[in-house]
Amino acid sequence: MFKKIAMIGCALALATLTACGSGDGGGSKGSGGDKLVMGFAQVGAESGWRTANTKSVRESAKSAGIELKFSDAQQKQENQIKAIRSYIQQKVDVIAFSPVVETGWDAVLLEAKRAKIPVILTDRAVDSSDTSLYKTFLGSDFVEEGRKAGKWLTENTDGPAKVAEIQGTTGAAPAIDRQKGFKEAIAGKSDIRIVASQSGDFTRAGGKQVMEALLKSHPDINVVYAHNDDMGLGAIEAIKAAGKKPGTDIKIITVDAVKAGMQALADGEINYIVECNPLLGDQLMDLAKKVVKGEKVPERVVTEETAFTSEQAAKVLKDRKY
Ligand code: GZL
Repeated sequence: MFKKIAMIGCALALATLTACGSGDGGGSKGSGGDKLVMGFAQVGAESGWRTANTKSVRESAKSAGIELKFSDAQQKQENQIKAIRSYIQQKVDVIAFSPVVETGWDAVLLEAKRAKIPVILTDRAVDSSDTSLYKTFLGSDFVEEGRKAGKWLTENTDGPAKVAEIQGTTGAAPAIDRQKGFKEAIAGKSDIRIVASQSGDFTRAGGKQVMEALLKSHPDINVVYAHNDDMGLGAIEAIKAAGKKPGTDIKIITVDAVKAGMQALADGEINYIVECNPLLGDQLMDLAKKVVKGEKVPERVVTEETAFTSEQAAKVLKDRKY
């Protein structure tokens, strides 16, 4: 849409011998031109984190004066690819998305590049050798999150730790990297062993299902490392149903720090939570305005985040934004 107007504008401008915007896809949008249009392909609505992330994107687009076209892929890659293709056909000014898994994006991102529509990765990364397919990746360092989780366990375990790892979505960057970081942190600690590892797909129901099975196959589990709060909360349900005390009989470490997880942490049912900040909306909109204007942006923008013990959660719970 905008490009057609820009072409007419350029033709008119050329007729009056004045130059128009740079032809490298950097239009006048976002710098006093008419409304910038963003196509956003969201992963789904699988967790409290995702709900908070979607809210942040929608609210930030509104306050930035950016028209947001939004799609929920229900955690299916083919739906995200379809959404990106439709944004290309609609000639949006910029595409942003959180890739549900790391691989399988090169073809559709090449289509966006050929259509001169800049792409921003937000939350999760893609595993592609061609970094020209996107302008920047805004999101957490998931390996560091895994390291923080593992480090806490090495400093807070008395006796052998038999860990059940409840992984996020198979093939997703946070699942791959949170496992990588955790394993790095516990490497060389002979009394800490991951005895079972299974995906709960980042959902509460998935976490409960996996924990029910693992409690049967590995009754000696005394630690759970869940890649997000929702799966940790599901595991708590299964642990209680098995007559055990979460946080005491079985230590629980999770990632995200959404309200429900922080409440369980304050209540002592979770022992440690590594924060993963979902409030990426404002930074995303700033980056979008810059890339549409053709301005240089950092290849990687890492979000700031911390971690909480039970005592710390009790103190901050009332002030948490998500
Ligand atoms: C992490 C994000 C993950 C969260 C989960 O940035 O991609 O996906 O940790 C969410 O809660 O489902």
